[in-house]
Amino acid sequence: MQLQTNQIDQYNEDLLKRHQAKWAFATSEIENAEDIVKQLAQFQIAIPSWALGTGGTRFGRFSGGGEPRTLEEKIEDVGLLHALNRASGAISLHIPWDIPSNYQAIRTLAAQHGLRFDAVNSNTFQDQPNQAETYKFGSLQNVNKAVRQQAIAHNIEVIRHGVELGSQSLTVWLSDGSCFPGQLNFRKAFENTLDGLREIYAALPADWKMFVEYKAFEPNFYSTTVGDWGQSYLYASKLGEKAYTLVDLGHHLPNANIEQIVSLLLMEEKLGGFHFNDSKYGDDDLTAGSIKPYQLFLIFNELVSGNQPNNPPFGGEGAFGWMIDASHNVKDPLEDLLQSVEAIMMAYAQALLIDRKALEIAQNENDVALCQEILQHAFRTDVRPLVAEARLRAGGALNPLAFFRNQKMRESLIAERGRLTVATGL
Ligand code: PSV
Ligand code: MN
Repeated sequence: MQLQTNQIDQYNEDLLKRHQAKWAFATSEIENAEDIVKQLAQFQIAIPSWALGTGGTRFGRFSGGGEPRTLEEKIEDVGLLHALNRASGAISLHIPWDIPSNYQAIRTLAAQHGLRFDAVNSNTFQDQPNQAETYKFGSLQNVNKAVRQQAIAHNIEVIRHGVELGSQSLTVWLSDGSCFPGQLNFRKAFENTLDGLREIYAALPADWKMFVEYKAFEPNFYSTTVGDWGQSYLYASKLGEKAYTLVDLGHHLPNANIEQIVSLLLMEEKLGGFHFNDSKYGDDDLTAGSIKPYQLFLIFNELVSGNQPNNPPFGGEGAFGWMIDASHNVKDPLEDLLQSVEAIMMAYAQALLIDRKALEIAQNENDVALCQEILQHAFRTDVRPLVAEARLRAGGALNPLAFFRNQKMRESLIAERGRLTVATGL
C-alpha cells in the first residue's frame, strides 16, 4: 500500500496551528531545541521484519488481519511506518524467515521506500524443515560437531544474504544453554561456542560488524551460554575488533542496572547495538517506554554522555545497530511500532537536554539532590513538540498514530491482503 502524495501534508494542515503553538512554547523553554531537532532528524531505528505481524505466546496468537504475507509486503509496511515518522528508515531481516528470491528487486523496493538493510539475524534456535541436524540441545555449543558445523554454515549463509542486500552487520543470538544442572559442561559449551563464533567471524566482510546478543534465560532455564553482558563481552573481546555486544533491554535478570552496563560497554568501545522493548518481568517484548520510561531515558543519558568522537553511535558511519525487538500480542503491530519509535525518540531528546555541565559540577560536589533534580528536570520536560517538529521537517505526519487510524490504514491492509494472513515470526 502506497500513501497518496500530499496525503500527509493535507492531514498535517489541520494540526499545524496547535503544533506551532506548542513548538513556540518549547523553544522559549528549551535553549537548544533547534539543535535537538537536528540530532533527532539523524536518528533512525530499524524495524525487525518479524515484528510486523501479531505476536503470540505459547498459549495462542490472535491475529488482527492484514499482516504482510511476503518479504515485499513487510518492506511495504516498514515503508509506511517510515513515511509516517521519518525515523524508521531501516529493516532488519531474520533468516530463514525472510530469504529474498530476487535480491535486486528487494533492494530496489526497499530503496523506493527510503529503507536500508540493518543487521541480518541468524536463527539456530528453531529447526527448519529438511535440516539434517537438530538444535534441540543447542547449536554452537553442541557436543555434536555436525550440529555445530550446520550452525556455522547457516550463519555464513546469512552473511551472504546480507551482503547481497547491502547489510553490514550480523546479529547472533543463540538460545544455547541447559535446562538442568549437570546437563552441560559449561567450559566446553563456552569453548565450542567461541570456536564456532570464530569461524563465523572469519567469514565477515571487512566492513562488517558482528553483534553478540545475550539473554539471561529462555528457552533454557538453568544456564545460558551467552547469558549476560559479561559473557557477550568476553566472546566479543576474544573475537576481535569487528565483534560487539548487543543489548536487548528484555534480556536481563530483574532489576539489572542496564544503564550502567551501557556505560561500561560504551567506555570499552564494545557496545554495538540495541534491541528496544520493555518489560515488567522477563523478556516480555512490550512496547519501548511503556513500563519503565525512566530507565529508557537513563540509558540514553549514558549514550549521550559517553558519545565519543571516534565512537559515534547515533548516525552516519560507525553508527550502532538501533532496532526494536518487540512482540505485539494485543495491539496492532504497526501502531505498536509507531509508539515504540516515538518513545525512543523522546528518551533521546530528553537525554539531549540534560544540563551536563551542571550535572558534572553537582557530581563533583556530591550534591546528590541536585544531581537528581537535573536528570528529572530533563525527564519531566515535554519533548513531544520537538519530536513532532523533527518529523514535520522531514515530511512525516505530526501525529503518526492518529494518521494511521484516521486514514484507516489497517482497514486498507485487510482489504488488500485479507483478514486471515499470518506473517512469519514468533
Ligand atoms: C531472542 O529473544 C530475541 O531477542 C533475539 O533477538 C531473536 O533474534 C529475536 O528475539 C527473535 O524474536
Ligand atoms: Mn533481541
